[in-house]
Amino acid sequence: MIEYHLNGDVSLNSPTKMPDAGSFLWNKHMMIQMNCRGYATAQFMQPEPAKYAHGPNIEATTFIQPEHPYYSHHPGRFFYIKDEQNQHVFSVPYAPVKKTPDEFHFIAGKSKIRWIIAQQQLLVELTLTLPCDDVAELWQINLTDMSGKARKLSLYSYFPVGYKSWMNQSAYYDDNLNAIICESITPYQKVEHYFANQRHKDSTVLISEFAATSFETRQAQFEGEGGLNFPDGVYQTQLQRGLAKYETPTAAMQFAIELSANSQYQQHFIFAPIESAEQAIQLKQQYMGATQFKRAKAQYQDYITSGQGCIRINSPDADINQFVNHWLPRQAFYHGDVNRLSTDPQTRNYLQDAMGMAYINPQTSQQAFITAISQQYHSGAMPDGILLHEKASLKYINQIPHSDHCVWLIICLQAYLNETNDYALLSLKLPFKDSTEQVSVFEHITLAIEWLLSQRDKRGLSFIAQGDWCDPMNMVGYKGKGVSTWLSLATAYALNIWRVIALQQQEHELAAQLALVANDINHCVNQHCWDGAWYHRGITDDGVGFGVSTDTEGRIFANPQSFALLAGAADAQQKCSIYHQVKQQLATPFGLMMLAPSYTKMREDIGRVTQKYPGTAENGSVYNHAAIFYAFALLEQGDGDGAWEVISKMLPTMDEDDLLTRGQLPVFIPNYYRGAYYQQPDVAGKSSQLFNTGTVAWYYRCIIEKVLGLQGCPQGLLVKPNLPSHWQTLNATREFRGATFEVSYQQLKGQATADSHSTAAKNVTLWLNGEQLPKRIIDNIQPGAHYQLTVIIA
Ligand code: CEZ
Repeated sequence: MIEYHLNGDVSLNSPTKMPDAGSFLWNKHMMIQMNCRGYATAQFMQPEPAKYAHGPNIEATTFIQPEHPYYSHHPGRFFYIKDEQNQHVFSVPYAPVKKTPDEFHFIAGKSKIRWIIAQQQLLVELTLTLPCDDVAELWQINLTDMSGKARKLSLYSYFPVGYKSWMNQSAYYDDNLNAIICESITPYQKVEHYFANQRHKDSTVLISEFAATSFETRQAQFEGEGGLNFPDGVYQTQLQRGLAKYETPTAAMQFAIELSANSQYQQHFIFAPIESAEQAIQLKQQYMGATQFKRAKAQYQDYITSGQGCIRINSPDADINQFVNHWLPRQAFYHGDVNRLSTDPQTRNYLQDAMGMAYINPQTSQQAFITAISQQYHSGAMPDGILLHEKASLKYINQIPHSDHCVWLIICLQAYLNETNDYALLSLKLPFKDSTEQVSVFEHITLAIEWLLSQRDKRGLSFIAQGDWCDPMNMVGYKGKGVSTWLSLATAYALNIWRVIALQQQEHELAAQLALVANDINHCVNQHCWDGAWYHRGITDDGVGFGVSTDTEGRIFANPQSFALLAGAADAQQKCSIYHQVKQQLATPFGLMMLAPSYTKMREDIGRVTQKYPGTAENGSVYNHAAIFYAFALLEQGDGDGAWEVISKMLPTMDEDDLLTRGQLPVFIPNYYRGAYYQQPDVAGKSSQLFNTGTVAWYYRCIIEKVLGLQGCPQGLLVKPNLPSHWQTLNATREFRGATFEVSYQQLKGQATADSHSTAAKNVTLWLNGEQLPKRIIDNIQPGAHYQLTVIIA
């Protein structure tokens, strides 16, 4: 059903088996998610995310949601093809006509999305790519006759633009441009919005390479009584040349084609939002035609390649090689380079995305830390949301007070410093959001720590406010008393991280204090938050511990367990108990659930997380972001097999059942797969199809630093692998601080058994350029040098 190509492309050979499966492309100004059937969700920045093709009804403006539903009038990019000799009609890629093709390949490439479809003795090849610097979709369609006879065809573009505006919308065909231009005015009521909307790209244009034989710009007339499966427009001899005058517009153009036997027809289209017709002319000049399309495609490929990251692996796991070498860095690059296309990314997301970018483009990563730190309050608090544009405002979740942002600053900065050794950054002086006073990054962090420590109750546990990492856990502490076990542990973890960095900076006194306080927090957590066999999740405003054995729903949460391991709070016995309980209660064939059992009714002392549909998102799905924390924590414990168990389930495998259940191609990690495994086994495993997730930065970090164990440190490269035991030999190429390491691993016997959660130091011997090394650190690394590193694990 799916196939990997050598260049990393992944193809799917059915439009029906995994109907929501798709892929996405982006540039700095836009993003488009295309599913295999032709439905599309696209947005661009002006500066806030906006759409240029809408649904048929007024749409709410919201952030990208999981399990996005598709329906027949959903925005999409389609072509109808009619054989004029027998009046047979089909559409590509698949919808709206949905006739079973003879052959179907949806091919997700890193810099293009393609379909190859055989139907009615025609071979249709559709390609979508993006320009690097403009908001526009570049389409190419090739039709090749396979009947061996001359053909008379009609090709119809059908790019619906939907309900653009209740104030003003219309559409016409422009003869000079060969384009349908759908105009509108963004609806508003406040006078200030009139001025704010001035430079909006309110029109949507579909430009064709060749003049259309005819056109229709009215959606209703195009469809007629036949509907989208049998549109009247397509079954008439010619489209009606109708002008939309406030009716819902559409971009349907007809092209009469005469194909001689076995010959090929090619045409290009540009679909884009524009401010004025002049912009359409410019787009046409720049991108229309085969040569221009090819050039833009090559430039876009270069852009995507610039994000290829710092590691290539050749392991015994072909699927993992594909993902780690091609798709994982791509997804991390998307997060780190365009910030999920938002102007006010959540602070923790922004910082974790910057962490992932440390392995791809350290300069961008550094700049993100600088931007974030410059928006810290003088009190030490980090804001909810980092503003990336002077016109940006805090929206949605960023209007809700969350208590955890400071810990991410420290956790993510550590990864950046590991990778780059850019300790000079710590001396850089930066201002605050609410003060022009400039202090060093190191002092900014000290303030962040002081702030975190000030936000604790008498017991020494961290207040949760209206949420911590878990956004919708909004009612545990809204009265000002509730605390978060997870945040208390994450604080101890962050303090331990900063203790090491403080030592490095010769701040011995601070380091000693941090050690004391971290210990103290761990002690408090053990005293108040250990439920007997695992850590609970927090204590509500009313003093009720939750995530405890007596809870019938939300009995255990993954995050406190992961961070107890990371913070060093759990002793050997507690660790054993955690491993056992997590496995018993949270593990599923599709990955690790974030909590279990899922809530089925509102708990007013916990919040809206309990109102989410059981098994979705934070209410007990396999929330990959939470799962990767657990994997990271296991890797820190030296448990390569345990971690691999979690990590390897984040991707759909080649197994057909697994693919069908997940319904997603292995070209990105979704934010979740449905959980509630024991409550709702029939839908468990289904992908959210949402590719915005903090998981990928951590996944990349896990692979580089922990699984392969090629982690940067002040002296150089620390080699400390935690390979899964079934990887007996493996090669990797690691770019590190300007040098290249060709690493070959040999694992002589399987490491400790999967259940042992071994912390025993493995016996690792290193050979660099043929010479055995006395220690696990490679120092004196020369930029530009090539090293051969052999790692023997006994
Ligand atoms: O968003 C993510 C956040 O971007 O949820 C994570 C959080 O750590 C990330 O920063 C866990 O809560 O508000 C909601 O209910 C949404 O469900 C968001 O919490 C969630 C969505 O997955 C993003 O689309």
